[in-house]
Amino acid sequence: MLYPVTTPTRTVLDLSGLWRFMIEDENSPVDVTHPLPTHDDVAVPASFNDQSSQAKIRNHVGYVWYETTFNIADFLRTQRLVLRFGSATHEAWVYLNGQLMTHHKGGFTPFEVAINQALVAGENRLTVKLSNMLDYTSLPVAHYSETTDDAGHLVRHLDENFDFFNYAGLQRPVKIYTTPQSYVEDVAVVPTVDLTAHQATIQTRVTTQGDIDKVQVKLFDEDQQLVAKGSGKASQLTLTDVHLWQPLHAYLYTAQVTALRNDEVVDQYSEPFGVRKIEVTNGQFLFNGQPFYFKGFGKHEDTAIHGRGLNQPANVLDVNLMKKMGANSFRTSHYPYSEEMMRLCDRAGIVVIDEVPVVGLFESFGFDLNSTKQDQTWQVMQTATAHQQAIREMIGRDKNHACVAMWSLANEAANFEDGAYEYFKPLFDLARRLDPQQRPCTYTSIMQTTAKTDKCLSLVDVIALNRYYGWYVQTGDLKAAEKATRDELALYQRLYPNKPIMYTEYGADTIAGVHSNYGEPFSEEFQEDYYRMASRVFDDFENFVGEQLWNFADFQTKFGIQRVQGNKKGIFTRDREPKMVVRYLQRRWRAIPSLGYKPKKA
Ligand code: GCB
Repeated sequence: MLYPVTTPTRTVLDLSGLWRFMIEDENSPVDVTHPLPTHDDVAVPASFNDQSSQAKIRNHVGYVWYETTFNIADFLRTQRLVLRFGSATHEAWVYLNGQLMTHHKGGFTPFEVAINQALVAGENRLTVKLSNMLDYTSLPVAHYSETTDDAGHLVRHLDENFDFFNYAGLQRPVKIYTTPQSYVEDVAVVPTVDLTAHQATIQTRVTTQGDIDKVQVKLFDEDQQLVAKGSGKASQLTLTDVHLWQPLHAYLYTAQVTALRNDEVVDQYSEPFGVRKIEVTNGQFLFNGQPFYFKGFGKHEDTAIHGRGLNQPANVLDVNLMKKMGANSFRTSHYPYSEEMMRLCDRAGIVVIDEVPVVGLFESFGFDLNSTKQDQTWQVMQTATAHQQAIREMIGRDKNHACVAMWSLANEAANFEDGAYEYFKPLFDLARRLDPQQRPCTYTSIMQTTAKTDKCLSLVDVIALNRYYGWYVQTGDLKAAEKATRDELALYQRLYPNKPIMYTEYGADTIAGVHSNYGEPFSEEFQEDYYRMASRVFDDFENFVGEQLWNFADFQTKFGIQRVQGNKKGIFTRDREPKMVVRYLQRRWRAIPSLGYKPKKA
């Protein structure tokens, strides 16, 4: 799905701003043919939760309503007008002037609907009903139950089977964009690089709708100079003296696609793309032919007041902090991030592992790693349909991003239980079929899944481990943790000599400002000792291709006795002040080159 941009044939209207808002009282049904009976305001885009002064609203489980009004200039009404949500979390019903226009489930990917038929003259009323409910059929996964109160009214309960606050609402921009009645529907760009010839072929596949008899493709470099042109819905163009998109050294070309009828321009769309080669081979992750070492983070879209809402200044600051530290990458744990963040990473040269919102696919997920409860995850969870849709929508949206180097198809699923392989095999096949750039695929594995018990490792290109030795196990004992870390990596490397291995999570809760002469857990000293220990081990393993720690910043979670106003494993606080360990990591990462750190194996 294309990101909405203004071109000579298109324009974009942004519906960001103040909308009306209310939580639904399920005993008084909402009549969508009338304006919502509320005078409360909410800012869009943002989560609704932390904008409220009332716990009842912040913690509401069920339906919420948003409403705004807009006008469309007369001169635009001859155009195809498309209403587009960057996301709506987690399920949305969209009404225009009281008429149901579309429904979408899945809270982290865009959807859109053409609205010309439902527009009225003058002011138009856009109403959105949202559900923030999750269960065993949705992604993420939550335990859902219902009771009744003293008056016999339904009370909904949601227990997140994951470690982040269930922020919801219209968290990303809502826009109306125009296209001509015949238009460019989608563009896929696939670069194939010949590294020795400094040359690349750029395949573009264009789909159109309506009366289009010709498609032209022009490629421009960063100086807006035309560097190649051709025609056809499937074209193959050659770039000579090609500028590669390298980690932390981005270079973006633009593919300008023009749809014509009788040689007249009908529609035009411009898509940025990078030229780079990604391969996983012989236990290495190669970027443009050289071994790449991931240095970076698991993150969240999480900031004060905005919640999970798009916060562009925070995104820019986060990327700047990463670059300052010498980090080169992050994972979109645990859902696809905003399109704005992906475009920023394209420009900044930040390498992204793009993850679907598949989290909680482990029936008794919790912090007790010694639990011996026998789960039936793959019988209980009914998420396969949602999972396919999530993969389709993530790859459909992000397929052209230069920054995306790998897909993560799940976080910490119960891959050691019977049924895991049968569940995941078709999903990996689907992702590989859908991605025109054929990127590597992985999932991140929870500690309970070991080298010997993981049933799905044959599916992954890279082994991605979330590990908490020294924190959830061997708590505070870094000597024992070091041994456990070392033993486990040695085993993986022995059993899977041809697969690169990386850490996609490791960390320790650390309260900013807490210090300890004895390096006790929760102190800033412990956090630094913990990361020093892990780094020592990583450097000893040839197939170890990256360290993405948990987490970039402290973040909000559901309440629990292990969480004090959220998860404190950030190396930055929630408002992006550094903890002590940042200096150590900065020194380490600046000394580690992105390319060629682990030498090519013979
Ligand atoms: C994990 C999860 C992540 C949690 C983290 C923790 O394994 O993937 O969502 O926040 O551990 O801090 O416990």
